Amino acid sequence: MGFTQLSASEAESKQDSNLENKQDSKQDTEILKIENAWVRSVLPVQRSTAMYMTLTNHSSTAVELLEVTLDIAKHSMMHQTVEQEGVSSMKHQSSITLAPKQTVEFNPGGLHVMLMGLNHPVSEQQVVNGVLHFSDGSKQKFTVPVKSAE
Ligand SMILES: [Cu+2]
Repeated sequence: MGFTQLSASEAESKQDSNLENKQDSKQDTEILKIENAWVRSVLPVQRSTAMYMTLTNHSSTAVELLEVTLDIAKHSMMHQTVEQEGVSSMKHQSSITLAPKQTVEFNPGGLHVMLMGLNHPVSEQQVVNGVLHFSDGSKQKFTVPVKSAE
């Protein structure tokens, strides 16, 4: 029964995507420019990893990023690594606002997207699907390669 339901909904979504092709390309409008994005590969026993990237707001209005979700992780959170008196810890960032023309870098030792509850091993050569979620309700899809940290 499960199989029948799956194929029915698959056929339906294919039809939908054909009908809404024009609308889809509108929805995928680039809100932020994403460069140098990568997810750190981890050993199969590890349950979390991080994603890094450079985001640029080329528009003339401020953009507030609320969340970055990836299909490999159950939970994700924007973190800032901070070092206080030699002890490094991670602070949760509930949102990041990019002023017009501003660039924000996510990199090891700084801002990163923490990915928790990995669904399966995250290894090199993989390409992962993700979505940026903005405060005005808009979304931007992207793909990101998995790389080793070296
Ligand atoms: Cu973190």
